[in-house]
Order: sequence, then structure tokens, then C-alpha cells
Amino acid sequence: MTNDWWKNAVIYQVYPKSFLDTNADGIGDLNGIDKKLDYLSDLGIDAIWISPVYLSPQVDNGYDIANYRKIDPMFGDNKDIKKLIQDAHSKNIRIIMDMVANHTSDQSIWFRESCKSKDNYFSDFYIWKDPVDGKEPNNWGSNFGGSAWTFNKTRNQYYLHYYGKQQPDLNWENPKVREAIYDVMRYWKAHGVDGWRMDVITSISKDQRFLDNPNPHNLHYVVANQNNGPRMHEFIHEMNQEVFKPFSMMSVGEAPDSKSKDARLLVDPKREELNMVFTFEHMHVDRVPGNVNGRWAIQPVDIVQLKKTLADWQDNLDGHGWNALYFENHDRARTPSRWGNDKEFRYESATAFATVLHGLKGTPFVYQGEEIGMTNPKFDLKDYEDIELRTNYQKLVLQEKTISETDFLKAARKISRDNARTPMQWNDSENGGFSVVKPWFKINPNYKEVNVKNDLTSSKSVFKYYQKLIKIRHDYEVLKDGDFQLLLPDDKKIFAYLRDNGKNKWLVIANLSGYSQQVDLFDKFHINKVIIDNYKLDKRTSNGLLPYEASILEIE
Ligand code: TEU
Ligand code: CA
Repeated sequence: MTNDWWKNAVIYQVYPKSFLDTNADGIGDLNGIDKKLDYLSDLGIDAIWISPVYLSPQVDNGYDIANYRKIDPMFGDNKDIKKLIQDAHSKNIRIIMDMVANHTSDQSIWFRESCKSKDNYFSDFYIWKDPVDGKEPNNWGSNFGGSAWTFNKTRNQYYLHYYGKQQPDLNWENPKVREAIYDVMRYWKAHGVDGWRMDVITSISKDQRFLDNPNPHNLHYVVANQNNGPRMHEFIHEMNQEVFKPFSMMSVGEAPDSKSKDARLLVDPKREELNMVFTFEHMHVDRVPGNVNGRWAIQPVDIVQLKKTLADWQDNLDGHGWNALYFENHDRARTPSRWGNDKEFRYESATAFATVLHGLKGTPFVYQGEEIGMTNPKFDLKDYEDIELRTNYQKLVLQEKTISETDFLKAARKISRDNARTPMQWNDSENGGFSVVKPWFKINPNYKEVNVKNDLTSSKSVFKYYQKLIKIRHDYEVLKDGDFQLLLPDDKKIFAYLRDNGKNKWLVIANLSGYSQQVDLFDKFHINKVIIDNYKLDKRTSNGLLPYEASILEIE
């Protein structure tokens, strides 16, 4: 096995809480993932990224870790994860764990000790500052609303938290913190873990001047210079030398504010930092730029911008690193509901977006439920659970009144994180086969129609389409090493590009609209073969594309 196995891989993300409950407590568990390994193997994926399963009070669904070495009892125990890793390995599936290294839970022993005094081993594990004029050290706001500083009476100081006040940020300036994190990562390597998804890794280095934010009300700038801090590359390189490189672990970092030129520095193999990063840039193409309401200021998806952004990442990383490709994850909404059409063209729009993503150069990530075209649930405000949604609602609708409740709800139904966190829909039995009891979070009411069992027997199976896309990626080198060239950059509906490695020349093309489109491009190429088509055409006879039609064509 070569070290860069991930270049030829498709990675499946499991959000364990919502995947499958096997002990009737309404919460998905590790055993539930183990039970579905054959299902995943059948889909053809190479690795599973498991969102955090460590001991956690679940304020942010596990992205608030109280003990990095212990599996939370709600998910099982350390033996269960060992078994899961072994069983996965026996099916040639690798396991990627999620490392939240920017912050811990306030229930972590590290933080509890840190709170006690200014001179114990853990005192400097977090970022403590004296009050300034009896108030917060600066005007930074947390991503989850309110100040990014919370006062602690015992120390008579404030601690910093980019997210909830229950998620204190670790002090990466302290070498003991860095060593403690690397040690945790080695501990899991000893359990057989193959790689890491690094949560908000670009936030770990803080500008030690702690300057005021020039625009504190703009949600886009909650914390001034939150990402890409002065020592970020140094810390990530150190992590690489201490963990990734010696133990051959794959790494994919979450990089919220990175542009492609920043990403190049993070993923250039010569620099020995990360293998890949998740960009946020292409996920902002339905956001009103510069609005005070940040991600809640939505607009219709701008396909030209989407293409431009993805092409920019393809071009700028080419020869300098590798892309992580995704549209969905546990922080993103369902693509057919967000950018496609989940009513008339659920199958077509799900598979069209999948085609344009999987045809790109990089490693595709598939988020649980994406492979059956799950959709946003369109809940009422009271049904949402997510800390980000609730705290942002407080701040924007109730306190600052910069957005109306109606518009906030409209945005929540389109883009909120909870859209992807509803229980996995396995079949049409009660609770969608996810659990025999009431699930921890409301299931999407459409589960009777949209579920794995139905999908597999449908003539329009999203699963089978993904299965085929994944097989194509494994079978044809051109998807891995072929050059990328964007076509029709200004077309508002058609996403088309070439992949060419000298052996094969492929045209990836999709109509990302609900209307048939004429495409002059077809006249320009001689089409040899249809590699895949979501209308199941085996020959291309017309010069048009049907609503959300997508194809990969071998051309000359
Ligand atoms: O996400 C970081 C992050 O920037 C998001 O929370 C962001 O607010 C959201 O995607 C909307 O733009 C990571 C995790 O993926 C997320 O689940 C955690 O809540 C967060 O870090 C804190 O750990
Ligand atoms: Ca359970």
C-alpha cells in the first residue's frame, strides 16, 4: 500500500449520532456503523470519516470533547471502536477519526484544572486574559453568538472561545498543549486509525496581539483574524513531523477562510503539512456577500461562481497539492434542496451535482444520506437543535434585529446545519429503520418515500448512481491524473469541463437547471462512448440536455 492511497479513494462521512441505533436508546452508535460496513462496502467507498465519538457533553454534538481517549458511552466503548476498525480493515475500508484540536469541552479535566489556579500544570492550556477596564479583553464575538470571552470567578480572568462558551480554545503557544494533542493522535494510531480530519485546524494559531475586531457586528468577522494565524504553518508542520509522517496517517484539515493560494501552502507535499483541506469558498455561492447576517443572508445559487471557484481550486492546486471534494457534510444542507430541485427532480439534481463533483481532480467525500438523495426536512424553528442556529437566532433575530424571523427560518430551511443531521433513512418502517424508539432528533417526514430500501429497488436509484461513479473513479486513471479544463465558464446553467491524461479524454457535463438546454458544445467533439449518464442514455443523439441531466463522455 502506498502512502497516498487517499488519492484514489472516495471517503464516506458518518455522523454517528444519526447513522444507526442498535441498542434502542434513540442515538446512533459505533455498533451501528459496524452493522452497515457491508452496505458501505457495496457502495464502494475506501474509507470512513467518523465525526467525533469521544466523551462529550454534546453541546455541539461531540465537537466539544471532554476526554480525547475515551469513547462516549452513548456510542459504545473503546472496545467497540477497536472492533469497528478491525472489521472495517478486513473489508479494506480505512478509518479516519475527527480531531478537534482548536478547543475542548469545558468539562475536560484539562479545562477544569486550568480554571483552578494560575500556576498548575494546566493553567496555560487555555487562553486566559485579565479584564480590561473591568470588561472583556477585546471585542471579539463568538461564532455561536455573544462575546468570545467568558469570565471565570476563580481565576478572575476571561478565557477565549471561538465557538460556544462550553468550548474553550486551547493555547497552542504552549508546547505542552501541542504535545498533549499529538499524544492523543498517537494513542488512536495504536488502535489502528488510518488518518485524521482536523476540525478548524486553521484557527489554532492566535494573533498574540489580540487586537479589537474593526467590525464586531458583522457575523462574517466575529473574531478578528480568526484563521490563518501567525504560527499556523509552524504548528501544522510540527504535527506532521510528530504524527502524520512517522505514522503514515492521512490528513484532511477544515480550512474555513482559506483561498486556493493559502491552501497551496497547507497541502504542498514538499512543505509536509496536510494532505488535503476542505475549502468553504464554493459553499458560499448562495450567500449575499458582506451582509451582517453572514450565512443567514441567502440568495439563489450562482452557478457561474460555483464553477469559477471550483475551477480556481483545480487550477491552483494542480501540481502543488490535492483537493478534497465535497458538497455535503454535517455542517451543510442537502444539495438537492439547497442547489437542486428536491420536488420534481430529486434524483436528477442529486446525481447531476454528484457527477460534476466526482469528475473533478481530488478526493470526493460523500456524506451519509447523500448517496440516496436525502433532502432538507423543512422544520419549524422549534424543531431545530443546533447550537449554531439557536445562538445565531438569539443574536440576529432577537437582539440585533438585523433579520426577521421569517427570513431567518427561510434561510434555516435552506442552509442550516441541522438539515444534514436528521436520522439516516434506511427503510419505511417507523423511524425510518434508524431506531426502534424515538430518535434523539426528528426524522425527515419524507422517510417513507426516501430511504435506502426504496432507493435500491427504484429505477432511479441515487445509490446505484454513486456506486457507478465510485467504480469509475477506481477504474479509470483519467479521473485521478487527467488535466482539468473548464468549458463554458459564463454559462449560468451548464457545468462542463474536460479531463485529459493523454490516454483518455473525458467531457464531464451537467445541466444544473430544471429546464432542457441546448448545448452547442456537443458539435465540437466526437463522442466515442457514454461513461455514465443519469438519464441512462447509452448513446448521445441530441444536442440538448434534459433537466439536471449529467453525463461523462469519452471524446476525441
Ligand atoms: O466547523 C467549523 C465552522 O466554521 C462551522 O461551525 C461553521 O459555523 C458552519 O460550517 C457554517 O459556516 C467545525 C465543525 O465541523 C462543526 O460541526 C463545529 O461546530 C465547529 O467546527 C466547532 O468545533
Ligand atoms: Ca444507541
